[in-house]
Amino acid sequence: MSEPTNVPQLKLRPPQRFAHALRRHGVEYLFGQSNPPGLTLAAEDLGIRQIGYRQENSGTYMADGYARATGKVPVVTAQNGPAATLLVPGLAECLSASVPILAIVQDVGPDNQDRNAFQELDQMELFKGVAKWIRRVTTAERIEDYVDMAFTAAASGRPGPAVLLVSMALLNEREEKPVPARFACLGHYPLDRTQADPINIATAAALLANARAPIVYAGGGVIGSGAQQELRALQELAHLPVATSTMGKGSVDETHPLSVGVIGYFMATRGMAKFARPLVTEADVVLLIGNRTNQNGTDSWTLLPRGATYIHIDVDPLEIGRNYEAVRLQGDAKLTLAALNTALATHNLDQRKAARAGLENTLQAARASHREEVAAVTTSDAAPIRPERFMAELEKQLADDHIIAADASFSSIWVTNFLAATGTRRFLTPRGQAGLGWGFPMAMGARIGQPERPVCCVVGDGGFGHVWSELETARRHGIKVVVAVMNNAVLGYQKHAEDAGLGRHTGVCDFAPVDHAAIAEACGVKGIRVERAADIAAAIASALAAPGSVVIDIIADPNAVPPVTVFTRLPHY
Ligand SMILES: Cc1ncc(C[n+]2csc(CCOP(=O)(O)OP(=O)(O)O)c2C)c(N)n1
Ligand SMILES: [Mg+2]
Repeated sequence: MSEPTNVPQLKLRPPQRFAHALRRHGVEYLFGQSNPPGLTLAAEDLGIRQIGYRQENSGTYMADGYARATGKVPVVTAQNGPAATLLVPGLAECLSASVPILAIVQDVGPDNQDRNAFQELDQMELFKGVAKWIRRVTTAERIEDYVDMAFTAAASGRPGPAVLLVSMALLNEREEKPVPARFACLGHYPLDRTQADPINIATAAALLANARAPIVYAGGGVIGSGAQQELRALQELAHLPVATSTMGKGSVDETHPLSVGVIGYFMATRGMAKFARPLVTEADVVLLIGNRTNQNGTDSWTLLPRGATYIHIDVDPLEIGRNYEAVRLQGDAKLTLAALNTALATHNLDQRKAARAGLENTLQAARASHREEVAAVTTSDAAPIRPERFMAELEKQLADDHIIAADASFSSIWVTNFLAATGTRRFLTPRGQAGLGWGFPMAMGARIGQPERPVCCVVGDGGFGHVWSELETARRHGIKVVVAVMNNAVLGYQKHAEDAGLGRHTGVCDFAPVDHAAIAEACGVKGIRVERAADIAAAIASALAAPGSVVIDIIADPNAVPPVTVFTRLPHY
């Protein structure tokens, strides 16, 4: 409960009332573009700051990054009609990636509904496939009810998007009405932690204690739940090797002797966990935590062993058993892992303890083999530049508390495989839907939420093309982010996947040259063009030290592909 901000019997007009409710839930920012103006002005009057996106897509991606970096429920606002349609991709990502977000969208009021009002659209239908909860608020007396419901919907259970449609007529009402006192603060997640059934926890503990070759596969749900400490305690206590998905990267420290790294569809030559593969494929007990067992995370459901016994912790009961029958631990990861640790501590763990040295040796050897395998690309002086060389230089200069965002496509894979999750580093990747354009705005949102932490992002030139315009937003609001653009002048993933699958590609995969440093400079943001590997380190150092955002335009090898299984078919792999 927060301090009451609604003074009993305060009399307010609807926009003010709305703004008071938002402040009560801890809202600090609206990611918006002025609409609905009455509501936005009322929010600004209460000290809620507006971050003015150039385009609605980006506004949702910024909000997404803010949510992931802070554990708070972000609010994005938009006009009805075309503006509302542009919220759809960002909400889709949040739905799949289990990120809470509240979209407050202006709506044609009941008086003008269904008569071709300006920018009228069936917004209830529009958001159906991308939101957990969609409602319309049309009367002043129900504003607190609906705002509270919206935050509850976004932040509880499996977090996700809530959409609140606000009638224009309501926001235009002049009458001041008494506002009931409310105290609930629901703008953070996870709301309502629940713990799995103790009987199933006991079963899981016995399975893990007695397993021949157990492994943990942690997903983004570990981070969403804030269960990193409990997972790290489990790793130590039961001497368990822990692998993560892309979204789960950082749930354990990758320099820990029992950490396997990130697994999935990129374990081909040069993949970070390639040499640790047998620990996954030969496991007899697999503990999945907050893991959707999706296509990329399982290499099209071929990576995880079919004969193993599965234990699955997830807040969403439908994820348990979706692809692998499992002992069901339905509940919040943090509480459930804590209970599992308590249960495991009552078991004789000698067998696990005895296995530890062997596991550590295996993983140490796997890491050494990986380092040897990638040395040619991580130290390459070639021009155009190998992305792995850039990543190796970036790794040397990252702080222990860096937040690193990546765009979809190759960027997510470069970041996942060539940067280490250590210290309190956070990795933000749009793996819900893997849409292009998220990297830079997600990084901006993360920085807004964590202004003391350094934030950088790695993006492809195709993806960055979706969101260049937000460079002006970053400058205007003083949001400092280092943007590394892998300027390979191709829609890399698209082109190489077509070549690998079909032996040829369509005519739009190659771009004309683009000067991203010049684009940055035109927006008042520092731009650095890097054509030679020898210049990478200085460019990164100067970008990190600069007071504002910086774009590093890396002229990158168009034939360099990351370690995705399917790319090994390419002649130039
Ligand atoms: C919004 C969206 N549109 C299209 C795609 C399909 N797609 C996946 S990867 C890719 C190419 C991306 O190129 P770029 O951003 O330059 O990254 P690169 O792979 O070259 O590093 C495309 C078009 C997508 N994932 N998301
Ligand atoms: Mg590209």
